[in-house]
Amino acid sequence: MKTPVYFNHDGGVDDLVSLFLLLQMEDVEVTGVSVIPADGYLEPATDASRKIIDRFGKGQVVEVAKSNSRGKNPFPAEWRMHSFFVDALPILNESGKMEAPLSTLPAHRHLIETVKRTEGQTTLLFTGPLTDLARALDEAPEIEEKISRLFWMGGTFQAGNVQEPEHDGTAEWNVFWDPEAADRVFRSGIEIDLVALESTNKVPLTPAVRNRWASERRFEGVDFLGQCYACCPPLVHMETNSTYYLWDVLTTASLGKPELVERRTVNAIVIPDGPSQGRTVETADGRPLQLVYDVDGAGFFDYITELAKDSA
Ligand code: AGV
Ligand code: CA
Repeated sequence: MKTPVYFNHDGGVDDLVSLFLLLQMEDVEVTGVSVIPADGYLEPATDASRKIIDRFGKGQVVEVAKSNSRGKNPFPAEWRMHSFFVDALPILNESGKMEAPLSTLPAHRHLIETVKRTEGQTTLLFTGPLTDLARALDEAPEIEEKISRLFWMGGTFQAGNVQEPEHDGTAEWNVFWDPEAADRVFRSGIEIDLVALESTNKVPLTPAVRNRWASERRFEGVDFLGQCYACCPPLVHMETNSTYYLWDVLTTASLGKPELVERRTVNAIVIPDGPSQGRTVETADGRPLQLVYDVDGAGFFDYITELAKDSA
């Protein structure tokens, strides 16, 4: 039997690549997709999602819902523009059509309805802020027992990646966008598999990774990976604020192939407000979560490239 997976993402390059890869996983049934306008813009991120399902979904019918959630701390517009780039890729626009159904429900309601309708428990995959999940839990707390676990890219227990005037830099962006939502989900009983910022240290976007995809671009799906990541600067000399890691893709791969990662239990809380808002802190009285602390980097890149090869 396939594992039912509901995916909520925020339209970044690695979010959209995650959708592409999730659709290729043989043991996964994607029950629904929703898009929150955090690290992307809502319209292009939604359209790109529908086009990816059409082009690479192998006939699966997957409904897409738009979120009406808005964050407390907006992402830099420069990063959000990536969603327009992916949506405009010729490979996604060749047919001139969009057929994957668009839900009339907002994302959090779509999540509630989809989880309720799905037989047994659903696995959640979130690669942006947790706002839609927090709202779903507030409106329909009964869905909690129908969720088997949450795979989430968010947080850090080392250095943060937020560089904003009124912040101390200790938070990761997906938490910072809506710290209260992360706090809400941390207070639920849902089991969490976490990919934090430092979990991705072994999977930066490098020129070598790009060259590999370029050399195998005869596979349409591998070409798609290369095209998507063409708009992100690779890690060459030193890390900067725009260096790209495969944050969300690692989260998605850790769902598809758990043996790629090592996990340990960490107890943690979220700081909901103030200058450290969005910071995740390890503390004995925090809630337990399974933190990815090591990754088979080569195995990871092999896995996603093989998935992409099989996409046509
Ligand atoms: O903090 C990582 C999250 C991931 O979900 N996002 C990007 C991934 O989708 C925010 C982010 C951090 N640094 C970035 C980001 C960068 N240089 N460009 C775009 N987004
Ligand atoms: Ca993301």
